Amino acid sequence: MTHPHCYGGSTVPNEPVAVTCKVCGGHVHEFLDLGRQPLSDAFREPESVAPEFFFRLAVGRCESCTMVQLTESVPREKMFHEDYPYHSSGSAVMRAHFATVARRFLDTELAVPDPFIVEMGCNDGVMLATINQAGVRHLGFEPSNGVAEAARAQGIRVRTAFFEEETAARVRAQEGPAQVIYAANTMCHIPYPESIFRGVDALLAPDGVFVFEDPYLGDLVAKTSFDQIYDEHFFLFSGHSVRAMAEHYGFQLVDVDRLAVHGGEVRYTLARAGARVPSAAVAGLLAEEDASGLSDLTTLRRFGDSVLRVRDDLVALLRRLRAEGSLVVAYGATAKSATVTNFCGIGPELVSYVCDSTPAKQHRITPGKHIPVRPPTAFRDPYPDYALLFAWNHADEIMAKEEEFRRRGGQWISYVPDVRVL
Ligand code: DWN
Ligand code: SAH
Ligand code: ZN
Repeated sequence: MTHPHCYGGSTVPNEPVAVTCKVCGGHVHEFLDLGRQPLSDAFREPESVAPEFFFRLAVGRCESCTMVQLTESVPREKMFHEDYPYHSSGSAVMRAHFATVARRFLDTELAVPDPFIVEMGCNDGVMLATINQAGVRHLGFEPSNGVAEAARAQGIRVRTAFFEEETAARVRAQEGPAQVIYAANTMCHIPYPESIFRGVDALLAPDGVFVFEDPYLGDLVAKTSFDQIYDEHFFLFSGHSVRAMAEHYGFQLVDVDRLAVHGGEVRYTLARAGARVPSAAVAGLLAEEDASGLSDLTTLRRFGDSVLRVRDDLVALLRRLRAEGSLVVAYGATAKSATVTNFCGIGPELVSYVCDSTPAKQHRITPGKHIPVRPPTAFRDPYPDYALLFAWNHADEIMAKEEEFRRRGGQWISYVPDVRVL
């Protein structure tokens, strides 16, 4: 293993341990313990008797740079491998989102002679497809080979490898500098930022941009969306913590954009220190965070209290519906739902099955709580009384698809921002 991440083992005592920040080495103060959790994307064969991997999921905040991060990291090869089941192209809304991102790059940073863009975590090519169609030189880094193959099948250039210092430097030597290095929902998955920034430094053109978008801490707190916390989401970024991280590695935060996707994200644009003038949006986001006290420990502890309330409300509702004899199923076997089911203690006795359109998840059981996953056709066979929306971030898309469910008297249940029957 070439990166310096730490790993605490499968069973650890239920008490905070001294943890140092993966960015600055400062002291990380734990503020929320979500207990023993499995790998969020490890959907199991129902007949499997292999021991399941568990780790302790807890979150803390660095006292020096404010970075919110997990206090224990899972070895990356346990999460990202040949069978990684998440296919980014499974949502029409996300396909449109990434086509827009790609077109924006084509019209701006890539409108130069012989442009080159590198993406880390390109998955099944949902963003690079548009770049490829435009005939622009590109390379994706994707360690999960199953999804990388899906990208290659469309003619997209993908290396089955983790982006890090060595792999990035090799691409620089072979293919020259990149005008854009992009990562969506990937930087927050990486507990070895030093190696990443060294790689970006090696590969990025002098005036290039490093752009990444990830779930925003401000939205997590505002919506109590604690299910954004799981093994793969090691960091929960804010404007303040990303600015500190950029500066720590010789870069500068020069632009931010708030995004509605995945329940609320921010797109951060970084450039080499001094290379560009930061936009007014950066100061705006930082001022907003100051005003709301987003990075204060008291705010984060209050978020922790809200999480416990949502857990209690959700379990009480599901128990009541079950006691009344209602059929309750879930929709969207998300990675996020591993945190909900395992933290709240929700198994097949409360939620009979989960419907999901991903073939690699179907006919398996969910990690930890072992709820069966069925294809969306099972949703109408017969329609349940209630459907717990695990993929709440895709609510509009899913509810539009499943209009008939409501017409027949079915009701959706959401737990973001609070527990409600919709
Ligand atoms: O950060 C990450 C994000 C980008 O994707 C990864 N760590 C893992 C994954 O997280 P997730 O599983 O929570 O992502 P989604 O996009 O909320 O997952 C939606 C799930 O719902 C997928 O399994 C597909 C399914 N789905 C469906 O069955 N019908 C989705 C849509 C839109 C649908 O119409
Ligand atoms: N960009 C896609 C995929 C996000 S899921 C989207 O937004 O939908 C996170 C992806 O990052 C996974 O496909 C995983 O295999 C990949 N990944 C994890 N660590 C990585 C690294 N060091 N370099 C490149 N990709 C990585
Ligand atoms: Zn720190």
